[in-house]
Amino acid sequence: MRSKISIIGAGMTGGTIAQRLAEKGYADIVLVDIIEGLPQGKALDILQSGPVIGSDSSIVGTNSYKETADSNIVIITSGVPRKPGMSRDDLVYTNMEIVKGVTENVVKYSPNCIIIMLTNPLDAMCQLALHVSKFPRSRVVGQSGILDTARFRTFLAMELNISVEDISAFILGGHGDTMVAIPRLTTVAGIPITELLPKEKIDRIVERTVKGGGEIVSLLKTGSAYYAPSAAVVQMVDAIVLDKKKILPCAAYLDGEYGIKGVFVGVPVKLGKNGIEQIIEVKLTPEESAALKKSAEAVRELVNIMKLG
Ligand code: 2OP
Repeated sequence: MRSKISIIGAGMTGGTIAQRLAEKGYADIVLVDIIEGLPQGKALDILQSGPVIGSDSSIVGTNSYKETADSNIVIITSGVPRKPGMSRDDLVYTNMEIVKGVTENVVKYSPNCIIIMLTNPLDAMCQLALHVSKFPRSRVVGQSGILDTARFRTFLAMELNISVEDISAFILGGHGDTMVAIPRLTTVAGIPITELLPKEKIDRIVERTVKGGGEIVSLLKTGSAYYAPSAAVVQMVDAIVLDKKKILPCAAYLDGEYGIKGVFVGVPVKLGKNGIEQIIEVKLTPEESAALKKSAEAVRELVNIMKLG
């Protein structure tokens, strides 16, 4: 039996996730949006690609949550993207209202689902979804680390003129300016990049990675990235649907791990059919640990703004 996956928000990100998942063929998909006609039109268009790509996935577009009932996974993309010059944090007031209402509906119809959050500011929105859903922390996970590490891997591969596949990158922390790249644990076919590139070059690549989302926002002028974010989500969905128990960098609620308590930040986790099955704790240097804690405090400040009580 195919899994059931609902995607809330049929904008560029939601639509592209729907397309990528339909191409996988292992799930039936429900695409929800408040704009009448938008999810219906995109769903029908994707459905009609089925005979060509060989996918029997059903895909339904709707303005109601009823059709999402009993989803195994719900992916939340709803909310506004930033405009050039804005930080992700600037979106908190607008998107918290949207994500709150969305989560209530998700829980009402799919009380046993796993929520994958994409809306920014990512870590704060994860915390809001956890609070509203009252789900165990294993069933609320944020997409951010895969995207950030993918950007890092892309830039490193460009610099070294090697395959992106050979690079295993390591980025921790919140999905924002305080994210923490760990070059010491970033490797090319097992070789730390610190042995392959001078520090100044690595620093420049880290800087571009940290500002990677903003670079795309500035280029697009309206909207933010969606190709790489949707690819990242699909890797998470693969891990859950196929119970791969894959180690991926994701936003997870920490309860003392890494010396951080009560807040979402990006860390390596084991993703499988139960959602987050383990938080992987990596031994960090005192400097790396301090940078991660600083990033967690930046997320906490934003969470405090939401007054979740
Ligand atoms: C990004 O970094 C949209 O947050 C997303 O591009």
